[in-house]
Amino acid sequence: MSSHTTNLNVLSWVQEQVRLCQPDRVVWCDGSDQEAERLYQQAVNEGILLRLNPEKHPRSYYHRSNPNDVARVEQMTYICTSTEEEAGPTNNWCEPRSMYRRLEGLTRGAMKGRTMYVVPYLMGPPGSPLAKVGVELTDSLYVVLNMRIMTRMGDAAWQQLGDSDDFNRGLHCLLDQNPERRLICHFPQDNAIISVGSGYGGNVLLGKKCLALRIGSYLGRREGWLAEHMLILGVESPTGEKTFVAAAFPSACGKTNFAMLVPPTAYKGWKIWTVGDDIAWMYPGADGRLWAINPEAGYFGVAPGTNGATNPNAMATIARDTIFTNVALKPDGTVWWEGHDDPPPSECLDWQGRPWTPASKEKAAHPNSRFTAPMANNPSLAREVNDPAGVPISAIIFGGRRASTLPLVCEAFNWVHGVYMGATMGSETTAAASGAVGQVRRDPMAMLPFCGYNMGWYFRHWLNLRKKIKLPPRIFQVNWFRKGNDGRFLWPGFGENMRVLKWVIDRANGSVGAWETPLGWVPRTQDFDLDGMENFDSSDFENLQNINLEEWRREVLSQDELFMRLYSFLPKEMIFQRELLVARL
Ligand code: GTP
Ligand code: SPV
Ligand code: MN
Repeated sequence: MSSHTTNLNVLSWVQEQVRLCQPDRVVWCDGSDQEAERLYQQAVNEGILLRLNPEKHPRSYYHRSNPNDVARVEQMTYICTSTEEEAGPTNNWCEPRSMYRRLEGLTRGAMKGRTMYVVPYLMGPPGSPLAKVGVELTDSLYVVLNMRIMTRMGDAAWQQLGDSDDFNRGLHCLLDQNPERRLICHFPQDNAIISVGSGYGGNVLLGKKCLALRIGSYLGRREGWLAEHMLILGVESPTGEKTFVAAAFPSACGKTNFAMLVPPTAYKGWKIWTVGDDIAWMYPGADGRLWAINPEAGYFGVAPGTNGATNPNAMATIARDTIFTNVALKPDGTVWWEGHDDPPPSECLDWQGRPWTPASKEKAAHPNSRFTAPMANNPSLAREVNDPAGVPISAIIFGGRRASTLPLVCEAFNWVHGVYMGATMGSETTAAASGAVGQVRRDPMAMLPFCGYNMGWYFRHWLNLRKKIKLPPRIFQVNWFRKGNDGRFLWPGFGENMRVLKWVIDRANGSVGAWETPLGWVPRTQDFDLDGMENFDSSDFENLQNINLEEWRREVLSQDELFMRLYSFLPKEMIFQRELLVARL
């Protein structure tokens, strides 16, 4: 099959990898509809995908991953830089040469009897100075079809690349999906990724977490920009003014939902536009503002909890052209998950293909089950999403999943304090990564699993960037997940988060008051719009904003744990901010 490129750097690298992996066939993908149709059919024939009910889910498919392979594996994820210091204390590190050797042993002959797909892809709008080209070689049709949704795949990539050598070299081999032989390795100095032994999401869709965040953050430090685990949204007021906001929440903590928010009925004329739901690349613009693009072209979203009330835009987005992974399958060829609009089916197959009924003890869908859907399907897709320059960011929000201690919303006093807020963020672990769920861990800027270099240097990079931004975005902290003594969420969340967003953009535009607390600026009750809320009044709001000094003393101590790990790399500004916070408390 024709390669669609004459780029000799690409051709010779692919040839080399073919010699190593020894596939029976090499297929160069072009990302076209005809190709997709052929590959979907082939995936169905091979049992990799199941075609869903074409009337209820047009052009949509169902996939079950290996039950041992349902989330990112952080303990098997490596940053391979020549010195351990570059990777820093929060990453697994390995010296590149020895890791290359180990991977060569695993990948030699790994595609015998199989097909190698060559997937060219572009991260970012065509023509954007920030856009990056990658080529992923994979023996997984599931990966090819997901990459086609998640990235701009095909000619757009070759065009952006021209005859340059500046592309990410990605190799993915399924192997036997044995967790013991699973490795996700990054070689930032070579702009290369090798992922073996997994077939799931962030481990294998190499444009996403591997390139757009780990390699991206490394390049961003070198080149003067930021690669962040952030959604980007635009708030349009009834008079048509647009304010853009970026927000970092850890995995499975609400980015997709926030990015697609539908304002409550009381917000007549207000509209939220989605620019991105997971990743932002941000750079200081010539006009002194911070600008952001979404490098992706689709959503790899958490299925459980998604329904017409929590996220109607997501429901519309996944009504067609979608791949569902590890959800439950109903007898009529439709899908279901916990928190779906439809009631639990009287019978279905669970995410492992086992018969399931409402009496079953286990969940029908895996808690980290996902949909892969093109952003073009999103009714709230921002027009600016294809703009090569991106959008100007007026506010940055850091959020975590915290049952206690953290108020609903709070604004940093200034940039350095905001960086400290982001750096000390804590959140309960979720099913998006393998391991225990529900334990509070420090997850600086929601980047703990995704920062491709030394976390202390990353804080320094954030502080340094301030000098290049004349009009810096204001920085905020939010927590949708505070609970009462009865274990229930104190805040209704979802569309009601508009109320928080409104205060945030009013602050960014300088049109609303605030109240100084030890943590930062918070809305006075009269500044926070509760109009039209049912069963929620100003005393509930004050409860949600309550700062408990005892809890905050514990919080500062638990922040110290991360600071101790990073100590010799930590910017002194972070220590000063800690001292100031302690003094205020
Ligand atoms: P990743 O794709 O893993 O990066 O996750 P994400 O940050 O995009 O999270 P997502 O929006 O998919 O939400 C994860 C889970 O949190 C889903 O089950 C949502 O229903 C739930 N969730 C999202 N927003 C809210 C909220 O405001 N309140 C509550 N209580 N739950 C929420
Ligand atoms: C996350 O875990 O933050 C995700 C899903 O967005 S994955 O692509 O698997 O990383
Ligand atoms: Mn994510």
